[in-house]
Amino acid sequence: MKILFLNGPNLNLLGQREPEIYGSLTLAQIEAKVRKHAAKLGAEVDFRQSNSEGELVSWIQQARGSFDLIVLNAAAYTHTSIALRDAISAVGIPTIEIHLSNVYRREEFRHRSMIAPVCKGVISGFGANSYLLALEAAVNDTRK
Ligand code: CA2
Repeated sequence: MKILFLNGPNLNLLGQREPEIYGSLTLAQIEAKVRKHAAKLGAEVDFRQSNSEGELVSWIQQARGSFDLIVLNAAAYTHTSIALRDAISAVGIPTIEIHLSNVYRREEFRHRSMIAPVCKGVISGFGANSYLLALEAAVNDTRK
């Protein structure tokens, strides 16, 4: 099984600021955890980050035929991006929305997700473990 992990804007700053909200791990350290766990589960992983909405859209489009599932932390684009939502709908690849923080404990504007209605499910609030939980969900869901 091939899983594409996509990370949106500012997640390249993880580990440097706001550790009380996002934890102290860098994105590279989260990626290492994901890769280790994926190896145990027999899953193949690609892990990317972009600050550009267009690049994320292009990666989702290009995933068709190459990946079985997308795990997407769209960061702030979660709350704004009709383009990401349309891309997820268009490619038809099951997508899991994830967040490090529990967005429902935070500002009102983070309570709305543009992409959740076209996603298989949402995992929010478990820090770096949100990534590992999504991996578990991805593998278990497709084994059914
Ligand atoms: O909790 C999450 O994973 C979020 O997707 C993170 C986004 C935020 O806009 C979403 O509402 C929830 C923000 C990512 C910014 O990452 C930073 C990392 C370190 C320092 C500052 C920002």
